[in-house]
Amino acid sequence: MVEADPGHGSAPDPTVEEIFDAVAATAPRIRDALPGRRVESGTENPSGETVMAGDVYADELLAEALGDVDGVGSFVSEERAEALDVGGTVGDDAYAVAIDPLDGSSNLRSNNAMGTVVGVYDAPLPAPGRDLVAAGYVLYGPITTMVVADESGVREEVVERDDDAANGVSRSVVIDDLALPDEPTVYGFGGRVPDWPDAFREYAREIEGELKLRYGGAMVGDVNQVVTYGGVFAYPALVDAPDGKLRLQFEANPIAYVIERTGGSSSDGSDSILDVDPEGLHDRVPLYVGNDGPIERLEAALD
Ligand code: AHM
Ligand code: MG
Repeated sequence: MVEADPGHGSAPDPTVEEIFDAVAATAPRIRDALPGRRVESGTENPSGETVMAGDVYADELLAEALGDVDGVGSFVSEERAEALDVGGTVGDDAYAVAIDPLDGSSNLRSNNAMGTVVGVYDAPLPAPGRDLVAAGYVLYGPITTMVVADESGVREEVVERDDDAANGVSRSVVIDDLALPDEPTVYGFGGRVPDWPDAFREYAREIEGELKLRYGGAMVGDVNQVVTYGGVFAYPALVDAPDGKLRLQFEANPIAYVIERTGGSSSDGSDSILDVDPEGLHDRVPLYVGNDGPIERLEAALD
């Protein structure tokens, strides 16, 4: 294990603190770089998706910043085929950090929300979400916020450029015990309705009659709606893509970890996302997260 083990009543894990310091420090720089990077880079990522110039920039900046953190042994990104060895032995004296550098980057063209997703694992990747010691995300909305979850709970911070600060940013905690509201209010489901399996379509019809639609096409933005108002987010299994779209290591596990720490549930359709055993770094998985009630009903509907 790396130095102090995070947990209830224990001191914050200094490596985890440094990791989120490094992520926060990149946030204004990523934001500032986006206006000139709303175009395709000309390459595809390991999932076969078009990579935008903004994805490449964010990936390189985060690799450099996280590679400099003592206690980070491996940098693994949605945009890279292989893990980058940055020193130390993962699972012994170092963590593996999995990143989706610019989640929702198809929103660059339409100028809508995007995010950066972070998972801190105490095991070489691929690993199940049970090996996460912390996870979180940056949301580039009208305000830059960062949500950080570890064993002790979940907090939301505002991240601002601060030229007087050593790392160039100030972090202000706005909510230090982020908890999912008891009552679900909003929902957002990805994929085309005709591509949804019948059981999910029937479930969605029920939810549509109860909750308000909030879908922006960036998981981080859509999940943050659920974290804020309560509800359910899904990128479901599709008829022709039974594993859905989102990647287990970089997207589903960190988001499931955050949602479970806020008091909600995650599911791959039958069990917690955190219990899914990965086979490869870029495995996809159907993702369903939110309040316990809608997730229990979802699992019953897909059973
Ligand atoms: P990305 O990481 O390449 O941006 O892809 C993931 C994004 C998620 O943020 C979002 O939930 C999903 O893709 C939206 O997909 P679609 O545009 O197919 O609805
Ligand atoms: Mg993504």
